[in-house]
Amino acid sequence: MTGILPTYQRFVNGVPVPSISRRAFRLREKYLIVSVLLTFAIVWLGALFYLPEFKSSSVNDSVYNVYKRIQKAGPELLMPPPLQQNDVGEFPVVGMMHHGHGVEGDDPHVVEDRHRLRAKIDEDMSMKVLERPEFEVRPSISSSRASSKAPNAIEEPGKAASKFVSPSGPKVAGSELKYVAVALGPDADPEVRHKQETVKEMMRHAWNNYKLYAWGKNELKPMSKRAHLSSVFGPHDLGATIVDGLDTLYLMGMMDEFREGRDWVAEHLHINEIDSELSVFETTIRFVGGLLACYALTGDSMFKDKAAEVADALLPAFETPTGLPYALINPSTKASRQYHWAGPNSILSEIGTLHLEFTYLTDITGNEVYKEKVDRIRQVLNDIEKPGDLYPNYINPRSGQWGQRHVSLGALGDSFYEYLLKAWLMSGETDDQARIMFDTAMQAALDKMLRVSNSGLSYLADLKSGRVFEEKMDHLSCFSGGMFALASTTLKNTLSERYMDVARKLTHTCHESYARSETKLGPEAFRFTGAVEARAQKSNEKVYLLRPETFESYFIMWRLTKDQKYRDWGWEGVQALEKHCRVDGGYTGLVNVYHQQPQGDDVQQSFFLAETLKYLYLLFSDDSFLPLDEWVFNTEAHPLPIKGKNPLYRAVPRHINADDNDNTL
Ligand code: DMJ
Repeated sequence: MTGILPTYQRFVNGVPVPSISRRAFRLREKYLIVSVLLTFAIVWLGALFYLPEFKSSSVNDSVYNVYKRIQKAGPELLMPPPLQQNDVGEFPVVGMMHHGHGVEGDDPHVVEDRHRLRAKIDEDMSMKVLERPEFEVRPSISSSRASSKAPNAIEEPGKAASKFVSPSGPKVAGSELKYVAVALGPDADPEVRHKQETVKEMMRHAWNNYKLYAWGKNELKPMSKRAHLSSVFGPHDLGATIVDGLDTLYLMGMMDEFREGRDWVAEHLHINEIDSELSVFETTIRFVGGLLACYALTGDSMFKDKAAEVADALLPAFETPTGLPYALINPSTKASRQYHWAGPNSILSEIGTLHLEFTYLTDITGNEVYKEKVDRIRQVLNDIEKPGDLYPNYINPRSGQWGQRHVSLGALGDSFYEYLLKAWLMSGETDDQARIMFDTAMQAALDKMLRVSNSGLSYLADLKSGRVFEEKMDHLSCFSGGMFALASTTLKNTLSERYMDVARKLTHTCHESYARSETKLGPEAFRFTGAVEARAQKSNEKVYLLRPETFESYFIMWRLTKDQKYRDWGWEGVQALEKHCRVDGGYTGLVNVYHQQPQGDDVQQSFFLAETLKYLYLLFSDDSFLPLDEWVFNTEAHPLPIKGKNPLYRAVPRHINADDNDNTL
């Protein structure tokens, strides 16, 4: 019987263990069941009260949250990689995209839908998932500013924050330092935070669409959703938007995008393979400047090496009797020449806007050649006789003589003056020659070029042979408000007060040129003739090319005066950009700012990402974020560190190889 009846006899390794009585076993079972049920109840109640997804009690919300997480993991989870474009920026014939037994690509609408879906996902990512910049809090390097706590920097709870961080502990090699401050501290006004996040979302929209439709090409045509092949850098795969936009991504904390751009530069930017003419000036301010800013911010030596590679490709253009460079260079053939429209002349703003980048490159590589080139330019311009203390826009690099006697703080002249001031600042205020040249020229400019309209608007007019040429100011000249304010606050001299007064007035006039248009965006040039003030007259003056200069001045003026109106004006600009320039495929310039429904020019300029969005973002940032006494902005808004004041300068002692790059102020 016992063999047939069920038994509770248990065995462990074949050895019988004493049985538990039936009665005792049931009691234990009961305890077990009760405790399991209790555990379930506690977990359920906890979930109900503490988890936000459950609290909202909507199944849809929970599903949405899961979807959001998948998005964050990357759209590649949902979508195949984007189509590759051919040489002329078009997508391949879709019928070639076979997937298993179906021919998914036969219908162009399927491809179009995929693009739309992808764009939607990207858009959702930008709206719903706000990223914070990477930050690490480790022992900081010793620097008077670095060691003092940045009031609004993000920090790990209970630890001190520093803007300059080394991942490797107290013994710090310069190449390992990186900039980690964030733009707004935890106590920031929510409205300001919202405005800054709006600008960041604009950057994401511009970048995602460039990535989707023109990746590796220079610029995007946001309306036709393809590469812009006739940009200033032509049809070649130089990735101008990537290089120009990278430091903005870094500063906005868009690290995934920054890394993909960085990797593109490392793998695909090969300037010596380019067999067409590039502008020495544009390549310097956008490529060399952009790469140097990334090097300063991150300490990643790839950026320094690429900057040197690009600058090296430009050097043959400096082989002229005076050392003043030609305008164009073919990196592959090394042939160099001038623009046809400029005759034998080089352009003042072009030859005078290399100084920051080339000097810094010498300091961080130890290679003297770059500094020698720009010192020579400086010497020629310092020594030459200047009509009325001003510098005409054209100069012949063979004879060293001026061309036409046309003087401007707008097109063809502008950033030469800007770089005199900034060379002095970036040198740690030791380049006295630059500051003297700046003050002398500005005194003359204010005496001869500053005009006041009938209604009291101040503006800077161009001169021809010493006389006012036209009662007109370029949008390009609108950077000058910021420049005069910076000059006023960095050196107290007899001109300081006048500089600040002029800075306020010019920035006001530039704002008027925006306020007086139907779109609230400013024209390329505006006139002051009779009843017409601060408005364009000719059709080619009525365009808005997504330019940054007015916003640049708002940013500098805000930092230096703390007058709320500059932030308000910047926000007006953001809203106008969103209303008129934003399209599905990015941001477009406008053909006529005076139309209620303006037509787009279908170009997303690389400087929109490098400058316009960066300055707007900085306008809504704390003063401790890229402080003006530690950084100067090159003319393309790429931040470069100030020597002696910013530990990220990373100069190498001249006798030491750049690879052993210890941090040296
Ligand atoms: C930029 O490339 C630079 O700001 C340059 O100095 C002038 N033109 C554009 C922006 O308008």
